Amino acid sequence: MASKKKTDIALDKEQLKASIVHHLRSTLGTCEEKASQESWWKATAAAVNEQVYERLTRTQQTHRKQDTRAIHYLSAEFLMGRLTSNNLHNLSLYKVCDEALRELGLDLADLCECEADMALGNGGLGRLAACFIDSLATLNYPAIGYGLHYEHGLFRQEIKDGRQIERPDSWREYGNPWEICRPESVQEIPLYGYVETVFSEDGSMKKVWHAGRKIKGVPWDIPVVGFGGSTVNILRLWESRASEFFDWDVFNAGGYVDSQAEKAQAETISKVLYPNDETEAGKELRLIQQYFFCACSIKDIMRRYKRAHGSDFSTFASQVAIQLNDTHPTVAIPELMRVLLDEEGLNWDQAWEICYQVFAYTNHTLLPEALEKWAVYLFERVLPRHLEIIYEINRRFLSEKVEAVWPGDDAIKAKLSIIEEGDQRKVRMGNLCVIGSNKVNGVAEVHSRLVQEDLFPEFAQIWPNKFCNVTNGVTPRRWLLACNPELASLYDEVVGKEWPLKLDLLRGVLKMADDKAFQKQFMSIKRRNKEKLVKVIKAETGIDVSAEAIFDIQIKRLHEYKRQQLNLLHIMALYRRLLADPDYDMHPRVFIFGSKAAPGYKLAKDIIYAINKVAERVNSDARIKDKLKVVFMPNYRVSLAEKLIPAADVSEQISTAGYEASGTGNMKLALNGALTIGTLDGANIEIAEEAGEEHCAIFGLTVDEVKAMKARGYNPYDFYYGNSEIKAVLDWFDTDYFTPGRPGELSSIKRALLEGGDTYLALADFDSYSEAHKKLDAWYRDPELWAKKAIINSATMGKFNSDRSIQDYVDQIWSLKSCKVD
Ligand code: NTF
Repeated sequence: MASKKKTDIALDKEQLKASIVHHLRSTLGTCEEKASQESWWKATAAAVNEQVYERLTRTQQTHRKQDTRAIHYLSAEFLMGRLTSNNLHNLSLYKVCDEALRELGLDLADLCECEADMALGNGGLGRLAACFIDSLATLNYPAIGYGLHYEHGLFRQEIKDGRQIERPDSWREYGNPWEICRPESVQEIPLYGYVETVFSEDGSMKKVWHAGRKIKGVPWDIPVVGFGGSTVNILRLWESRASEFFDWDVFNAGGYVDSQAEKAQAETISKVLYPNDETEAGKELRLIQQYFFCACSIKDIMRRYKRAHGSDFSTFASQVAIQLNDTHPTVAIPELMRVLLDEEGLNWDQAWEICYQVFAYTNHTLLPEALEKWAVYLFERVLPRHLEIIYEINRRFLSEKVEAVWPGDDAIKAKLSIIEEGDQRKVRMGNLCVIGSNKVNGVAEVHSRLVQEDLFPEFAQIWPNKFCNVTNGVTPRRWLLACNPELASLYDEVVGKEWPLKLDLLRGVLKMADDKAFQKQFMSIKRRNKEKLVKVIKAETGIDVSAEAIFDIQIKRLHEYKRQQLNLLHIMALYRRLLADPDYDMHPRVFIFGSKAAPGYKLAKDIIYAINKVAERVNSDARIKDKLKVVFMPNYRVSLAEKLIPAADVSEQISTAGYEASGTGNMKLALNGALTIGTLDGANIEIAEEAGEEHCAIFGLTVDEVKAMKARGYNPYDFYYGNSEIKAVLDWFDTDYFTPGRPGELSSIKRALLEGGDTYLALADFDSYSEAHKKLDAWYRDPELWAKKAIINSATMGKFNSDRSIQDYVDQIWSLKSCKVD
């Protein structure tokens, strides 16, 4: 070992150098003369891991000794991104490592580029889970993240002739140094089969599930290093493998089954992440994925509990808290019931009392298509015992709770039932979640209000105290300290080095907002970040842009409710204005998009195509003298966000009010000094409250106005015929102006906005959006005013630290005790 003692924590540069070289030789099997960048990166990771593992072991020893309550965060997605720079920062080793590598003739930033993103999530929901486990470790809370070890994460996006092409993502094809396989904790998971009712001689009855298949769950642990490095928790991801077990008596698929097919089927479970965002994937495989990781996790939780407490379950609920990240892990509720009833022999009331106290549920969206429902017949086939348990949960709920509040009201019962009746009966996972959890939270104030008032109003009437709010947050370590090092050190100078833990301290910067010299420093950092991005844009897209221009950025999944199409309409309107009047007065602007569309979401893909086609035309039009540029950055992902966000001047947060539950990109961009152009939706409302509405460009209909307009009967043609600019822009889509020789290629966008009814009111908000842009443009042309606003935005984002979110969960839901590791 390179370090003096194995337990020696503080590493100096020489020790780190020696350790890296040591690992290059003895772990990677190569030498300085011929090592690739990739090998150097892995050797560096191995050297860092010496530090990580030491702390991991200590953390686990401390947690075991103190036997404190822990939170188990169940999530189908963890969008971790890259871990090298993050782990170095959290261990306070970044600088030392940078210097050590430099002396070895290497560049740390370059080595970090060798790492593939761990893209085991779609978007905000998965990235939130990643920020949360960072905060949990940072605040020294005993916590474990549970999820799926997808072989392929979210698809890699290529843009070909303007269209999105999906390519497989193979993040661990050549090994990933941050994960540890734990064969000693393998689990076996039953599926299919039938339930037998067994009566014993004393008259008691027992249910026995005879599984038709068993799948092996292999855990991979990713250490989660808290900032400051004292706590290292784990993220445990389950990989599916074929089990040796095969019950010929039960499996009756007609005799012979090819063992290779069996293996392939088993491994399919953790093969790919579903690339749907905000929509339900009604697939058997998806249900099995969900059950598989929940069942593995519950078994793991049980094993750990029983190791400390044996079969006395009286303290289970005080030791174990389980958070359900959206409805994807809902099946954990009937699974825990099943284990307690059928395997541990508890009676219904005992088991239910435990479950109810253990589970809590976070809702992340109001979109009805995202509320998962599974066909009853499917459930019955895959999880026959769970369906029985769900029926019983439902029977008791309807006859006890609902009957007490609405006696004899069958309509209400039908609405609140876990089972949706109809041609095809379905299990409503949202209802099961609410019924089985002691707390239900939304992710921003307005969203939490709508969860209670619009989504689950009757449930809120039955259990008024069950519903609460926890506004989302982001980790300032990744989203400022690591991604924007210059701004981070400027803040160190002004408010000291504690801000990555206490982000509220940034308010100390407010006193400098009017200071001309400070404004210059602040804006020159932004300028350098923009210049770096200019190079990335050139390398990735071939497009030349100037750092002189306003960088206006919309980065998020492609969805109609997020309204990239509104942004595009406005860009086309600007282009028209410039063509009509080459002296049209505006500061040069670069509109930058980063976005993936679900592969089956046709209109979303058409919008990507339209953005790219408009970009081609605009970017090559000499008449507008570079006043307008449009860039679509392919393959938007965490590591690209880390480059885009520090360079943004304007943050586009333009969802239809009432549709974006929170947003978290909005927080990251404002924290890095971008001004928000946004609707009063999700966390934008709280961002504007913190920064002051006068420092944001707020526009558009409010939640109540959207509802009222829809209730009156919204007609997009009113805006089409009533506004000549809107009409001209929409008609443009039907021409071949952007697709020479191929008119109509972009018409689907116009159709969705007119014939399709413009579900998300883009036309209704167009004028107010355009005015908000004019306001931004005027502000930007007053550099001191702009600098002041940018500083104020950044300095007031303290509330959006994910540490604060976690503390809110602890106070309102989890009641954990922080557990200091020596
Ligand atoms: C997303 N939900 C919301 O759309 C975002 O507004 C929010 O910031 C994140 O969750 C995190 O809370 C989803 O991705 C899903 F799947 F629930 F629709």
